[in-house]
Amino acid sequence: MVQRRRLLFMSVAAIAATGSNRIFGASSAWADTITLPFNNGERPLVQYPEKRPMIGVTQRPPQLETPFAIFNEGVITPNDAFFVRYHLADIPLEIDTSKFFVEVKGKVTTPLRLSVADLKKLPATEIVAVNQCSGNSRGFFTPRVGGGQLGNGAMGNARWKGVPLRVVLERAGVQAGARQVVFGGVDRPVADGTPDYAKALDIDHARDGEVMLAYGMNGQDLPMLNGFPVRLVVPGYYGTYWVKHLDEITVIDGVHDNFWMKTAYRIPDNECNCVVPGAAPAPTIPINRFTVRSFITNLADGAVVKAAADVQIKGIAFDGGKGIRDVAISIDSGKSWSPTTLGLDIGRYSFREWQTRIRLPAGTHAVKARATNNAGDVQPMEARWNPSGYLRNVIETVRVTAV
Ligand SMILES: Nc1nc2c(c(=O)[nH]1)N[C@H]1C(S)=C(S)[C@@H](COP(=O)(O)O)O[C@H]1N2
Ligand SMILES: [Mo]
Repeated sequence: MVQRRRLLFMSVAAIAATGSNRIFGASSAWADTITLPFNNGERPLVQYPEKRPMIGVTQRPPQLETPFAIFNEGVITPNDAFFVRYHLADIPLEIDTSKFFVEVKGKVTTPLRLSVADLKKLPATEIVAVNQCSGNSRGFFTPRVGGGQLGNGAMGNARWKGVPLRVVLERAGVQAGARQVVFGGVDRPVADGTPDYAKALDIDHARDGEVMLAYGMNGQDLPMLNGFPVRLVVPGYYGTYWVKHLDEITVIDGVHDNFWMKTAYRIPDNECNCVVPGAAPAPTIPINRFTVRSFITNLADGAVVKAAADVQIKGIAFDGGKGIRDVAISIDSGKSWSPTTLGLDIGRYSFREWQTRIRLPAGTHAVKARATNNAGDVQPMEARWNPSGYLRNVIETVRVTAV
């Protein structure tokens, strides 16, 4: 069956005609805004096809953040609330799957041209995995750094369905001497000199059986803005590798050195992947697995709770694939920590829910949550810094007032 998915952008005139107050592209008329807790944090709430109102980061290309309250509603992030990140302005607005193919080429014995129907005939697997942008939470960096000034909503957790990349590479027959696999999507730059978006994984990683060509997300097709009809899913790795609208897979015998691998998306090559604020790191390596993080989701900063009564605190934690060992909370600036109860384990790449109850005397309190993963990696008390604003995982603090 031929499947079409289409993004219809309403023109400002059309919106004016319908009287909608969620005007996309008319900044003077934002009816709904959200203010992220850092300087210049005011953002419009914008409406896109297949999405509920989302925090608008940029318009061209569209970049959308998930309103943080969504993360309190369940361990899976709904498709219509899942964040959107693009680099290039020429994004597909419509894809006719009868004309869409994933090409597998380069250092392979049998180049392939696979339709979505071909992919769906191969053995499917499913995995629950977090996708998080490298720059998630960048807006909190001090000193500030350039790039999208994101709050904590450039992440999401979904159940992905698709074909292991290993299966596809086996069919194509990887030649001896292969070192990396390069992934490209159908989006294109609009300005001369902007490099096309492509990312590479080492051949062993590409063949680990977990990296997936996903066509399903939470039991449905991928939303257009999240990579319809096929995207790469790289469990535990930052979103930059999760190439959307994936139509080119190229096995190479070298190390891919385009702008997106060699210049962008790199982190300091040291133990903490950090440098003294303001310093330039040398040397660097490509960004890779998520740092361990946790968030309180049911209480926003400034919340008012009942004093001397049980108060529920709950949230989520995740890391780059070791899995969460424990989450603890502190109300005394980290001097002492009390354990929380972890929720159901639905896979080591998923958000892990946690919850506990505390009693607070009247007054204002700083509640901190701290996750440790199964490798013993723990969130730091002080934020680490790198010039690109990546990897943020400082212990988060929510101030609540008990009355
Ligand atoms: N084709 C394509 N794929 C892409 C990108 C892009 O610009 N083009 N951006 C990447 C980055 S940096 C991120 S964080 C994720 C975001 O995935 P999402 O938009 O589905 O949330 O997509 C990745 N895949
Ligand atoms: Mo990203």
